[in-house]
Amino acid sequence: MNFQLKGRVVFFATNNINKFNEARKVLAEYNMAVGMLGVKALEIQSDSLEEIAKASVLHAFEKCHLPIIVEDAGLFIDGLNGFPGPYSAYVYKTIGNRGLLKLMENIENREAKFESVIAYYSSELKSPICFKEEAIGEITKEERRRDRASDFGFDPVFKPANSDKTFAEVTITEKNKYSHRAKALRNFAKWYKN
Ligand code: ITT
Repeated sequence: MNFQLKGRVVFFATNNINKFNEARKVLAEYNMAVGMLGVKALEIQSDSLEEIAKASVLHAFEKCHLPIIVEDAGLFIDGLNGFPGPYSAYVYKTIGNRGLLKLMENIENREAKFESVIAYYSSELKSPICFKEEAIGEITKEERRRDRASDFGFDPVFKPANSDKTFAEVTITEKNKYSHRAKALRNFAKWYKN
């Protein structure tokens, strides 16, 4: 990579435009530009978000040989023993928010957290480096959103602690103040710029 661009440009291998839009805004705070790479990153079966993210980033790097990040994220619900966790994408696609609320109908403990692992890899590194963060909150009793157009995953049923609004009721800028993804990306950006 061109020396002048080092530490300022990175590529994000994801097929999720919502994740990319959030990342673009966070990295702009650090004067960093990010390009979206729609390469299908391999997702291995594992209970560990780190293991999944590390395998994905190496797989994506093999396809493009660029400085690259991937993210593996999941929603962990206490009352469901951490489910759906690493299976969040599958659960969202199959039962969605309505199915999740149904599963939780008789569950009192609604505490939950989102976790995000950002894995970075480029040719200078021996192995991928990970940045992990979480956002603690609870699962609401019903879906709450500003508008359907900007809906992202479990956002309409997740209310972070110390807020009375779900992630789907606030703007990206507001969500980025305390989301799992934004915090992990800030840790990555501080490290990358140095
Ligand atoms: P990639 O192409 O980046 O893998 P993905 O959508 O498959 O995109 P993940 O496996 O990391 O992403 O995420 C699992 C699912 O968890 C995701 O599809 C959403 O349904 C949900 N999710 C993750 N982060 C979320 C967030 O900030 N808000 C709402 N839902 C989220």
